[in-house]
Amino acid sequence: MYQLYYYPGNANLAPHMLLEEIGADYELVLVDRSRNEQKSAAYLELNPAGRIPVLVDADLVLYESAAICLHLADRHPAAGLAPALGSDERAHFYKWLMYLTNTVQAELLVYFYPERLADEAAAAAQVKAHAESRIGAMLDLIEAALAAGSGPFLLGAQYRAVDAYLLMLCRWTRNLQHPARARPRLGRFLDTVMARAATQRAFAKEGIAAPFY
Ligand SMILES: N[C@@H](CCC(=O)N[C@@H](CS)C(=O)NCC(=O)O)C(=O)O
Repeated sequence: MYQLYYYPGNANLAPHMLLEEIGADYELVLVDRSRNEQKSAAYLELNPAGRIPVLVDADLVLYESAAICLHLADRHPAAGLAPALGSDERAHFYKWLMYLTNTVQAELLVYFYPERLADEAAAAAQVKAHAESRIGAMLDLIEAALAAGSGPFLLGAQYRAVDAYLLMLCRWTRNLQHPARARPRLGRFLDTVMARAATQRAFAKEGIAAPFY
């Protein structure tokens, strides 16, 4: 049985959606961010970075949400969450997961926490504005990729781990001036992923209410 340490809507959401897709046996363990529990001594033993999520898989304790997604895809190959090893599609799968985690997600963290990068309020506001415009360009790039592909998912017809990751990050843009859903293909993509029963179960179990993205 897996344990997923989570806080509603945080970076645990993509791994959680995959656990539901797989039909895995798991339990959710709340890390109460409102009480800064992700910095508690007990949690830091699981994840010294003090970030959510963590997946516990018997003796394995794993942090970094993209790594957790890859691990779940590897552990449950029958779920088809990653393309075949060595295939061109697998290469594109890696490309998208890396782009999402180290470019889009990293910029979203700048957008949400600009005060970590600037001392003065005016400077922080400027950092936030720049991050918002950079995120917009990244979403445009993804929109163009969806337009160029056969859809409805990032890699084509089959739902993959990267799609859960993309929905999670798009959800985080819902209060931006030009959110992901405002782009036609991304909007359709989000509706398609949200229509999946596994996605709906993950959202419900985290207690996430509409608007979802
Ligand atoms: N790269 C990490 C980032 C995780 C992350 O930043 N999680 C946020 C919530 S979405 C967090 O725990 N923030 C708490 C903090 O920074 O103290 C991952 O993808 O797992």
